[in-house]
Amino acid sequence: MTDFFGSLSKIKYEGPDSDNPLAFHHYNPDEMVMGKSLKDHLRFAVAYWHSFAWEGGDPFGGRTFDRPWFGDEMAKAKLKADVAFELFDLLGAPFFCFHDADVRPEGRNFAESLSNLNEIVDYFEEKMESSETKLLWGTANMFSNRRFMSGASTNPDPDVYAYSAATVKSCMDATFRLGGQNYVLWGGREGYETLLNTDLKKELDHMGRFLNMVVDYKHKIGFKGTILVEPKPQEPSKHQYDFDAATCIGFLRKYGLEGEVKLNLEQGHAILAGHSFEHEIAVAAADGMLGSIDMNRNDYQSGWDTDQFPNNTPEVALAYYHILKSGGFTTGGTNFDAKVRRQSLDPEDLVAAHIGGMDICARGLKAAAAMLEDGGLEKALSERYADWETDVNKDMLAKGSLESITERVLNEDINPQPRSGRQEILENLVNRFV
Ligand code: XUL
Ligand code: CO
Repeated sequence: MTDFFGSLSKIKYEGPDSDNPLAFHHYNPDEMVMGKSLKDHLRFAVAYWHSFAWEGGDPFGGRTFDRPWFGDEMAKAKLKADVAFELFDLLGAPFFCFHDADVRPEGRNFAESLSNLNEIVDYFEEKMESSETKLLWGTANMFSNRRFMSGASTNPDPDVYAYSAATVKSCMDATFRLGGQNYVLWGGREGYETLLNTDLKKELDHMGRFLNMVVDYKHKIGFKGTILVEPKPQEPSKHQYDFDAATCIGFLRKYGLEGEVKLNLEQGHAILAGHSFEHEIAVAAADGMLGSIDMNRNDYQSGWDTDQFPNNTPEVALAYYHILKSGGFTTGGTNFDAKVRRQSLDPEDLVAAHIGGMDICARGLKAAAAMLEDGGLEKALSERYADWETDVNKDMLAKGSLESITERVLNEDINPQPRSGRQEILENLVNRFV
């Protein structure tokens, strides 16, 4: 045991009336909702990068945190792992997620970075033998090091493409060894700053080819997890190729990857793309491509990706409503791609942030389940489209042509009468549950 968390002990569920700030008030992992425990519905994961690797910097200033594991030596990386597994244990977190760069020191060349990664994976493997926390997903950080400044698989330099392929292989191997349930690719710098120096078609083709290699390798090694791509419209690139769910789905189809790759959707990214989180979830679910979520929120006043912990129950409830409606998570889960604020220096802040996030998600999921069980929203939806269930309209949709439909409009004097969308009534219905 390290002494980082001092005397803190395992966080317990104490219910909404408890005034203990370091207890769960809404997340009771064993509570059964729609036939499944909250733990199994939500499948929470702690994100290694925000909670252990991030130093508290922002564009105007550097490190504010003073963690004993900051530094480049392997011993520090192991101390970081010790503290990480202590947090997982305190929270009873069923999962964690990591990038290679979060967990191992960067080597002088690829071989040294690979050997550092493998040493940490050995260390994780040992820890996971006695821990209840599993790996939700692993991923490669191909956006922080300057070699990736013009992209990874979309880099104009073939040597960077090669380096990226070797990096992803190493991270897939690590994920596979640790029993990861998914493998994620977020295209951090797969995009461009200016079209003046960018061959967009070539870069997209390279990205499509690269992802095909990832899928081939998954099958070759027998990795049973899901490959996920994570949409984001901009930041760090001015324009990112995996802009939003719809763009990613189009990309996956174009390169023959539908059925092989699903989406990891993030609340803050949805907002950056000008969508709501539930929009992105519904778009993915409509195509059977909903894989997993990165739960966080952005600040509504500053326009960048602030990666805060969620704290808005109505927003979260609508997201889980669409997740539950589509059948819930299979290999996916709720990863807190979220960080404490840079003034939140204390170990308690890190614990409290996760408690708050887990509580909000539990409230959201319970509200979503109650909405589904109530059935009012579903009923309103099916009523709105009910006329499509008549034979004549089913026939029109399946076999109609512009001529045959025009004939019907003329013969039957079809004269549509607008009907209310009932939005306020439906919003009021939601408000009964959140
Ligand atoms: C960046 C982001 C990443 C990915 C993993 O905005 O969301 O943390 O989730 O690379
Ligand atoms: Co993310």
